[in-house]
Amino acid sequence: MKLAIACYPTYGGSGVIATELGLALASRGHEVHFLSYQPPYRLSAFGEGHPNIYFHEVQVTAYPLFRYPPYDLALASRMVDVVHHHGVEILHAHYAVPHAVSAVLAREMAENGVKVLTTLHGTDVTLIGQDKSYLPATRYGIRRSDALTAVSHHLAEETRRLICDDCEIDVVYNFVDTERYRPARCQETRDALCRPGEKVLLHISNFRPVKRADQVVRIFARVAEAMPARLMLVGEGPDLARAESLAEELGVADRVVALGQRGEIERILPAADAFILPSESESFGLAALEAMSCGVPPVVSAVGGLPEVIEDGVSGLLAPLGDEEALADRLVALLSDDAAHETMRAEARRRAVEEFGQDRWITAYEKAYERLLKA
Ligand code: GMT
Repeated sequence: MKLAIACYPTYGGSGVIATELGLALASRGHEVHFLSYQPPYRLSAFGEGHPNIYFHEVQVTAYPLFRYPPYDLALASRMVDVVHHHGVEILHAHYAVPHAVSAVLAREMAENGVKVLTTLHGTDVTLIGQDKSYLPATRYGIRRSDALTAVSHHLAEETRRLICDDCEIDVVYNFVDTERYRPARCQETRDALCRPGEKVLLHISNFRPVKRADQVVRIFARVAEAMPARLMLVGEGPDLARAESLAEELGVADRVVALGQRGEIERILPAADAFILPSESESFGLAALEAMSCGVPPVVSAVGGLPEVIEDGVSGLLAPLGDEEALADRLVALLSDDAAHETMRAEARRRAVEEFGQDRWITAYEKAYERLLKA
């Protein structure tokens, strides 16, 4: 099969899933063409030189009349080139805004029967996709796609509620490479970042308001009152500075380490004792799944698709949105009980391997492509 994948190249989960999908499909013998404004970062790390992988940079030409150069048009035009020159049969748009719209436009321009599959990731439907500047275009891109997938049942339902109640949407869960993301002792990382005997809590995100980084710090401060502990913050974004100053206010700044943007988080994750994600909304929570795969229990708010990923009290802890006291109390209880903690570590790993292993969900995407080509 020959397909083109349009995605964001940065550290967000949608770009990660798109890239991992493309890499895995290429290893299965498919020809995969990535389109974006720069190579997706995981492609640079793992896809270098792969014979079935192509990267096509979307060039956005400046022009004196353009205050805002139209990326979506440049992407659609590049898609048409790739479809015509490489015989691409499927355009797979990851994140509807604007990729689905560009793909639908490219299909119309290509006039050769190329199909559009759009994978909805979350805020493309629930947040930015609802913005009145984008909603009609987002709705159009989604409705006019030839097939739709969503990364959780929750997101599929939200899409039907907010965008199109008659849309057929397959749920293809996000996945993790359980060989690369695996439990490890990580003593070196712990020795470098923590004092002996400390419990290590970890948060990874883009530090946008939806992630509630302030709550991460407040939960940590409660835990740090009860036991020696350290908080590692990985990633960058608008709320990181505020989280750091909150740590100062709460008197825990000396135990909070901001590690910045990191590429190989599979080397950091296994060093943690728990992963904190008190998000306001989360269609799936890929970072929590990657933590589980490393045997690190996630401690999360019970929102969006997170309850589909984590079984409360078994493979992680869930609490109502905003209830930092409940999350902190349950976390302290877990970290104070070595046997319970070990059991939950093992259960988190088991769930990641049994339900969200990469092979199963790559096959689900392959089947979705086959259905499209037969339609
Ligand atoms: O919406 C975002 O915050 C960005 C987006 C992304 O590109 O990472 O995240 C969404 O897609 C991820 C991959 O499918 C999901 O794991 C995240 O839960 C989802 N974020 C939200 O729903 C807030």
